[in-house]
Amino acid sequence: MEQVCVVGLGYVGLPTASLLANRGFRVRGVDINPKVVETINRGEIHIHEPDLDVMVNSAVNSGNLTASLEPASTDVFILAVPTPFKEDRVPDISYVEAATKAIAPYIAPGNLIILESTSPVGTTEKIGSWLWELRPDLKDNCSIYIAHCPERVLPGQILKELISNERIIGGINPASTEKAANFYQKFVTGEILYTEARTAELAKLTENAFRDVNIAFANELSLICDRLNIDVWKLIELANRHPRVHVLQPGPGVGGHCIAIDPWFIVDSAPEQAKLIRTAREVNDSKPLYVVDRIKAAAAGLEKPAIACLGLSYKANIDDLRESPAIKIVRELARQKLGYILVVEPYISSLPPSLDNLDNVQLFDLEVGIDKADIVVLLVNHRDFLNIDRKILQDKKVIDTRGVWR
Ligand code: SAJ
Repeated sequence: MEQVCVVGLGYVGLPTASLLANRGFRVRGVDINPKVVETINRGEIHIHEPDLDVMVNSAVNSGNLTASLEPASTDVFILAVPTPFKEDRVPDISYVEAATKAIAPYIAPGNLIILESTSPVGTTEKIGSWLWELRPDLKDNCSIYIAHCPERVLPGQILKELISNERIIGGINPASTEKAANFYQKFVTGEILYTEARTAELAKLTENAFRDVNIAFANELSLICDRLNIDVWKLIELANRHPRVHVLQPGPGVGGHCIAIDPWFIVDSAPEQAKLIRTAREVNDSKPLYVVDRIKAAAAGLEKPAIACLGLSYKANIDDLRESPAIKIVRELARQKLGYILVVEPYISSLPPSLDNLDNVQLFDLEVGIDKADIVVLLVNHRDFLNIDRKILQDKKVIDTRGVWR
């Protein structure tokens, strides 16, 4: 039975570890957070993702998945740690470096090390340099394999996409690519696409930058349409009836830990060339403040209006709040003391720390939130919000940033 050590038990690492364990691999999941380790060892989960609870529970009960603060000797190491950016939007690969250093003492000749974290070009090769510095014995006989296999799973559909997505695999040399491809072939039904490490890194960044640029196009259209008094949703619906046009949907901005961040890794690597990619980021980043201005206009003339903000997560039907434009909007409304803010978010039970200590922001149930509100702002198109009785909105000012109540 092949043994795997997955470092980082978040949105990618935990689903991967539990999937592998359920497929018969012996998996050690590693996380630096003791609470995460304890939760998983109880067969429970610390994040919300459809079906993940069942997967983790059965993986732990089978004895194939154990979580720990420390790595162990195994055949395969998968690094699935965060790769955020720093204040100045420079990529921060310190978690990859720390994870590499943590596994270094446990690596043996013949082992395969896979970087799944979305990373700037050159990171996979850096893993090699860090390891060889710590373990010159491994360099001498060229006996370890290192490859990048970027995760591509869509939050909300992770368990399905982990298996069905095609996977790009780029090793630091052809032997590493081959070894990693053989590993993924054991549990992935999607095609395995061979390349080398740097191309694999840029391919992943390209996928997210492509989506960002296309969302920016839709967001820019929404500003143009507001100016020209045209319904942007109808406009896009019509344009998309062309056989080669597929405009995405405008919204309150772009959130999540991927699309709002990864394009900056390309900008950082090639600032002179990445003009469109940078502009797209700026367009999407400016959208939350534009929404705040629209709310301000709706609030003009109202004395201390109650503003219901529906949805806090970065997109529909998940609890993930990272980089959420909805949070930026609520924070800004609170900062400008625009009124009393009633947050409605069915996927959380208490406000996140970034909103917790604001005296004019409180969490409410959907019905109560809307009932008390003068202005209702739909920020996330959660299922729970789609089919509400429109009559309850009748006397309210409504700002629907997702175009779902048209
Ligand atoms: N959004 C819009 N309009 C749209 C589509 C999305 O405003 O038409 C917004 C969403 O509301 C959200 C943000 O964009 O705030 C990003 O959402 P998303 O569903 O486009 O993507 P993510 O961030 O959840 O996941 C992406 C995926 N990448 C691509 O589709 C190219 C996923 O496959 C990646 O694995 C993931 O990033 C990642 O981890 O990198």
